[in-house]
Amino acid sequence: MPTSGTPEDRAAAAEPQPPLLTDAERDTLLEQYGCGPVRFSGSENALYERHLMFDHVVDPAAAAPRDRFEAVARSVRDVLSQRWVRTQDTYAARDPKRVYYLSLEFLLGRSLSDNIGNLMLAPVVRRAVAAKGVDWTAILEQEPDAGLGNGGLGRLAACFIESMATLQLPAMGYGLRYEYGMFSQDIVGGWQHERPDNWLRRPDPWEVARPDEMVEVRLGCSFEVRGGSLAVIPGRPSSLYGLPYDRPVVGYGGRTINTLRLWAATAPDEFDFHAFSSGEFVSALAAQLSAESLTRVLYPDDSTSAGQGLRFVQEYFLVACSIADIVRRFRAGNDDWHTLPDKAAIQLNDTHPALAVPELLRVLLDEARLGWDEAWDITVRTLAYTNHTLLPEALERWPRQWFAALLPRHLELVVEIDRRLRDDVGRRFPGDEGRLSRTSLFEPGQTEKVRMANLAIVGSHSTNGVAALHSQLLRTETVADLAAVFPERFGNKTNGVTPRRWLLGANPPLAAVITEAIGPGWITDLDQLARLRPLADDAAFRAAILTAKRDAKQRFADWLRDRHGMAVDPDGIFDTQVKRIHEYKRQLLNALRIIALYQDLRADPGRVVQPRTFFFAGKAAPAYRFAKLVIKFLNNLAETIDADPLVRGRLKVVFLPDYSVSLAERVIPASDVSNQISTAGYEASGTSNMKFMMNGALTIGTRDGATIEMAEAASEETFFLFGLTAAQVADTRGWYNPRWHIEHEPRTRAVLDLLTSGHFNRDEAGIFDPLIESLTGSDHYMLLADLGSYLDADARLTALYADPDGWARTAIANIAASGRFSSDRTISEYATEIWGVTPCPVD
Ligand code: 26W
Repeated sequence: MPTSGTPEDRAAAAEPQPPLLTDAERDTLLEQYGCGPVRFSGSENALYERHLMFDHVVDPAAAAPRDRFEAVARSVRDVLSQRWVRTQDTYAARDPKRVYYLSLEFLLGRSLSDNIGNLMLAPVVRRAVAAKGVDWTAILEQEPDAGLGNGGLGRLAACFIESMATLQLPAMGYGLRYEYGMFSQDIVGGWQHERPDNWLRRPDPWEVARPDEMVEVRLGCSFEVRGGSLAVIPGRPSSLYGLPYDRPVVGYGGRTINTLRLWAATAPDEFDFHAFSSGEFVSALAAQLSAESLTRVLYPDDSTSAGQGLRFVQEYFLVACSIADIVRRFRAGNDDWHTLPDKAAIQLNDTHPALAVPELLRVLLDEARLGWDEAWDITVRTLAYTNHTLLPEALERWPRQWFAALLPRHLELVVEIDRRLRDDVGRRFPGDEGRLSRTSLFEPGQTEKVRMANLAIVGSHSTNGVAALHSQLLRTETVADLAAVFPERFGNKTNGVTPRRWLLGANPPLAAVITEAIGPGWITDLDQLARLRPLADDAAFRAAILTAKRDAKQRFADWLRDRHGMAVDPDGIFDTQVKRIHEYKRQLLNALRIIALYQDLRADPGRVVQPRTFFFAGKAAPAYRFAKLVIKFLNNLAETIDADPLVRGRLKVVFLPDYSVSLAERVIPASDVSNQISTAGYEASGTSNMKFMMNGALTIGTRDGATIEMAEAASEETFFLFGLTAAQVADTRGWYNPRWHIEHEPRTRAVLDLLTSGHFNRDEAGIFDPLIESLTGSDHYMLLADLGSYLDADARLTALYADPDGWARTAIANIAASGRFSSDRTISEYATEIWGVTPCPVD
């Protein structure tokens, strides 16, 4: 077993034999760029030094880390660019059916080490780095995260496009090029402060602007951005332009390189300046500025539809640019519009791009001049929709007046779609007025709204949820009336994550142990992890797994010390909850558990226990006051425990600021315990749960989302499940009273008493009253109902940790069963069951 050597040695051992791009092919590629074959030494730096010299005009010896990063990234891009062009040429020549993934969010994180890994250039880079004696980590750290998403939905989109490229599917992602991504989070006095994320301050080496493929977007009104909100000037139609920026999406093995196309908004720059008086010159440029503000910033709201006009325009802008681009590409090789559904599958990532329904219909009616029935049939057969949340406050509903002002033609079409839908529903469910109003695309009220989920379901051939329970609740509860009208449209596609980034890239020690045991086939066929199952009985393998985890924890502890000056004990349990801060995700329930454990230890100062560190990370939406108070509470909890000599060395809480993809890549491999503790029925799927599982963490959690399927795959004995089921949550809603738990459960009462005593806010009287009021009032997310069984599950978990052999067996059973949660499996299902696309290999 590979339990010795540095992590780098073991990473080298994990280096798989190229299943796709052979050594010879790679050498040829490199040779074309003056790097020569992999085996010779020295001139693999040629590209890099050329970039330093010619792009940055610096002496390579004097280059700053950022210059070095850009030079390395540009060298990598040089190596992939021919292949990228070849991929696109292959698609153009063969004209296969393509997938278009439309998403307002792509939470990409960093690209350099992922691209190097997928191009299998790691040995070359390692050699060059060693020869030059450069600080490789420092170079990697220069790359800002591309944080163009909020959380799970955006990260899923990033995993999906990587899997599509790895599976050699002719696919393309479409999104927005936000100048500012997800805000950066500072913690000041325990409170979250937001800072703008100016990730494009320095030129991004991955993007390629394509000014020749600019698209015009027409709006029914003009608008001005004033003080962050949108002032509409009705009745004066206007145009803005979408400028595409392409980013390479490298499939594992480097054979297929797909494109992620992000649109930036600009005003036309061919102003008719001659016709302008000098007075209008300035206002013409101001108009340009206001157009450009459309793609300035990502909305940092997760799970609430804020109802901002600018967001509505962003959504239409993405849809209009992308549909125009798709149609243009289709028309280049096809003159029969009826074949569009044979050439394009468009997947809508939640309802955010649901305006694609009336937009595609409009193109087919007004530009292709088809009749309604044909145009509608083509639209429905081309589009498919994925739902990512059942939270009522997250379901998008846009005011009808906004359609009227901005998109009058689209409103006409939505009205007609609705009229036909009513006819249909009326015929099939005669006299069922309730169903008619519930299925309608319009929601009556003081401001009449368009229900975007209904529009997406009616205007597409497929609606899916993201885990079995979620898809079932969607079909039988949330949109039950529409599901009865279109039962054949509803399905499930359980989420997955890419094992390249989340295991091979993020956890070299563990990847090496796995490859040593079963070879590298798992990297592109994660089901092969099942072959680890019998090795649970192999003592040497168990030891190797424990050593890999210990290595990952040490790496993380070292980073924490260097980066944040914090000391944590890698011999203790690392127990983690990292995700957006939201009431339904119940970080506060985790805090209540910690308070109970804290009280146990205080009551017994001599007790020897496994030291335990609890990690939290996550951002709260800037306007979500309760969630921000939870962050403050977690920080006060950490501080109080740190200051308490009675528990020192036994218990620690750490709130890691500024959660990001890069932080997830560090903390997940280092975790022993994964907390997935949402109120059952509320977490559509979860995806970090899968990343933890494949990295050998054990899950303590509720029967919610994909966690249910993970436990099924590994067997429930290897999971620490607790709490009410989704059905029990629904059934008890009517009469649930948290006070019952306070009165009848001593541990629950003790936790509430300590909280109420002000122990965690000695100098900040009353600040946590809203938390206490929520818990003792309605406790909508039923924290107190689950606290007792959470603590019971926790006791089982710590008992197992005391038995390293038993723990290792359970961790191995988890890793071995995680194969199903590769996004390759998810994407294969989408490809065959929804899209009807097949691989189009590049030769
Ligand atoms: C319009 C405001 C808004 C923004 C984002 C509303 C809703 C969202 C998303 C739907 C929230 C989200 O990220 N949902 C998550 O999607 C993941 C991928 O499918 C799931 O794993 C998570 O359970 C789900 O919360």
